[in-house]
Amino acid sequence: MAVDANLRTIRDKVEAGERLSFEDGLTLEASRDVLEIGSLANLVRERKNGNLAFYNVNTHINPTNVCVYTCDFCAFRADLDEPKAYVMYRDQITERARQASERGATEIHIVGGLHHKLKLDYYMDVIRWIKEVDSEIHVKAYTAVEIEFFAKITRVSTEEVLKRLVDAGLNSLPGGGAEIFHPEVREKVCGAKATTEQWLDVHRTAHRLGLHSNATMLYGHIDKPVHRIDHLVRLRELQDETGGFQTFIPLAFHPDNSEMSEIPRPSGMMDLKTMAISRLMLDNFPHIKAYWIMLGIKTAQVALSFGADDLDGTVVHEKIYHEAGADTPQEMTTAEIRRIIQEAGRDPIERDTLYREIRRENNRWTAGAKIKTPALAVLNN
Ligand code: V47
Repeated sequence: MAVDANLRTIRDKVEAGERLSFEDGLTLEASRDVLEIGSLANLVRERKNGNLAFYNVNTHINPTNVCVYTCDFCAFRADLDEPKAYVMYRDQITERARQASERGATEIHIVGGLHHKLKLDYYMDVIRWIKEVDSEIHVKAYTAVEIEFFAKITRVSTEEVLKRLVDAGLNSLPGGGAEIFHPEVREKVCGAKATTEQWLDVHRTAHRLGLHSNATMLYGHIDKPVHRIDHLVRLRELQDETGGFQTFIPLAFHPDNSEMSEIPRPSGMMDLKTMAISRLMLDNFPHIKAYWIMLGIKTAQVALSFGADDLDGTVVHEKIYHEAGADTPQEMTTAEIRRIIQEAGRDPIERDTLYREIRRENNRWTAGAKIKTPALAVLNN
């Protein structure tokens, strides 16, 4: 198959390190030449992160599945009176934190439902209970949607919520809740929760307070190319303003048990193309993550040559995707993650949440300096 001629000017721009426009994004979306798009994304990936592929040792805690919102894509949520509804209290959270700490986890990722009967104090306690077990563990907690909800139920600003959570031990924000920013899609699939402007503003505020955060995009449901490019460009604009995002994670829609269960899962080709286009459009994001839990291990491995430089972590307790039909295991060992990375021809490197290299000795871990990638080396010279 000949290289798509429409991609020639885009290749020239990528080789020259020039920013791609909205129109370029649409051209990439319209092209069927996934291999050429992947090769362009790989060029950017290697320019930014060389041959390194990052992973971390982490675990997930979903403190509650009770949620006042009814997003069409979500198979995880429950009403208060449903048999599957749950809330985790001190003993369970402490036990999870203890297990994670014993396994040498450097990060706990927290995301949950929006429970109308719990107060901000509970969400602060969750972080405190973890920090009581292990004060070193990085708590990456609560999406912008949750932060906005906490502000609403507490009748304080999102800045005040973030400050209180930081006092309790919060270290950074995960990227969830972004879904698709474009109103044509957002209003249909999750119209009730934080708006696009509110999501972006929580991250803007977090960055101003010195917190780093991630960003996601939920694709492969009713979204069209124009919605995805719009989403990426909005994130790129905020990153130009604050520089606080670390990693972008494209999330493939899993339809099972959701209100959109008739929509088929995105194909492997769409997963790779979306990964690559994300890498190309988000020229100011240091990292792109192939979240193996949702992509599947095989696609995540191939994605390391389509723009991704990070696989996320060992994960251990994942509920959101598995309730929506993910058939990946709940956990990978670090030996497995390293093997997958090496077989992809990359050099595995364990990082903490802030991309510092982790060294392990006698069952103890220490975080070294921020990992030097080619992009950082250029900046430092
Ligand atoms: O916000 C929910 C998505 C997100 C489904 O920051 C679904 O490092 C697909 O944000 N099919 C939560 N996706 C997970 C998340 C995340 C994951 C990994 C790493 C990071 C990070 C963040 O999961 C939600 C929503 O966008 N989601 N239901 C579903 N059926």
